[in-house]
Amino acid sequence: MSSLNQARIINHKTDILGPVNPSIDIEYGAEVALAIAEGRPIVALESTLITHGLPRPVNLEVAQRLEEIVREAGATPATIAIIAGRPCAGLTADELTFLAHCDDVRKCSRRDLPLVTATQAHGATTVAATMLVAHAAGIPVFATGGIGGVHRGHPFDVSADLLELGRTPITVVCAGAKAILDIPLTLEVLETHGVPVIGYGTDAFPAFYTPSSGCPVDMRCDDAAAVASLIRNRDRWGLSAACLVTVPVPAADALPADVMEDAIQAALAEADAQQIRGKDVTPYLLARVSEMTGNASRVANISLLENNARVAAEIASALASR
Ligand code: PSU
Ligand code: MN
Repeated sequence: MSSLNQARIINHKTDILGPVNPSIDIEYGAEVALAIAEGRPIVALESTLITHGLPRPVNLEVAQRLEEIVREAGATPATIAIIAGRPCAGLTADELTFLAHCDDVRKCSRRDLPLVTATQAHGATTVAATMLVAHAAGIPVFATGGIGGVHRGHPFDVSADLLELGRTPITVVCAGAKAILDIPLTLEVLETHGVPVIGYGTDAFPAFYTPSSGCPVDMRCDDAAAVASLIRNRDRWGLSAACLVTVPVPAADALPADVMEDAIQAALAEADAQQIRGKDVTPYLLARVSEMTGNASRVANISLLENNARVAAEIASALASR
């Protein structure tokens, strides 16, 4: 692995806790291990948005800022990634910097996890893989920007995020799904897989850059306590699905829907013309839409990520204080 001293990474870790899933050997960051031992709230954060979702150098700044916001809101951040084949819950500052600069990090969904651990490779976890690792690590709340979904014009391109949401019982806080996706079909797949979709202070499923997709959510919750109650009821039923908490982008930073739509149409046409396939589709569309809409989309993206990290910390706190 590049210039980073691998031995130093291992020394930064502590393994005082056994993982919840004993067959996965999770490396906890020191701060995360302590928070788990003391029963304090933790928020998991994903890493694909750092390596494949945001351009440099904004990616590292945002990753650091999200951790800071979680701490300011009274919880402990646990950024999830695979470093040299090791599933990590909580990265050191050096590891986060390394990940943000490294060109050799595989975008990892569920199916990629054994591939990177078998080859001691680096992996950035998508929503699906972050859920899986966070759950194995005993971390019940996870914040991100947007989930993957069903692709527009390609209804067989269904993100593994949706299936993972149906089988891993944690809580994912996001700003809905980007309108590069077919949002009505995405909601149909979530329904099929038994995933309750909650609107946080809204009745409408948010569309990432814009506060509303026009599609209804299953239930509205206006505060963290209401979400915590719903999560406890999910657990009481023994259901295996995640709770999906969708939070609209703060109004001041939202983008006009028509501006977004023009960029999305253009990006979709390009992706089709260039025959972009598989795991490359989403990063390609994200990059092109972001280039075409410039600073405004970047501001909205960062604003909603920060907002989601704060809401997730509040939900984690409400869950921990019972
Ligand atoms: N949507 C975004 N930003 C992102 C992603 C989605 O607005 O960074 C990333 C997330 O990590 C998500 C993944 O889990 O893309 C979905 O990829 P795919 O569609 O290939 O499943
Ligand atoms: Mn796909």
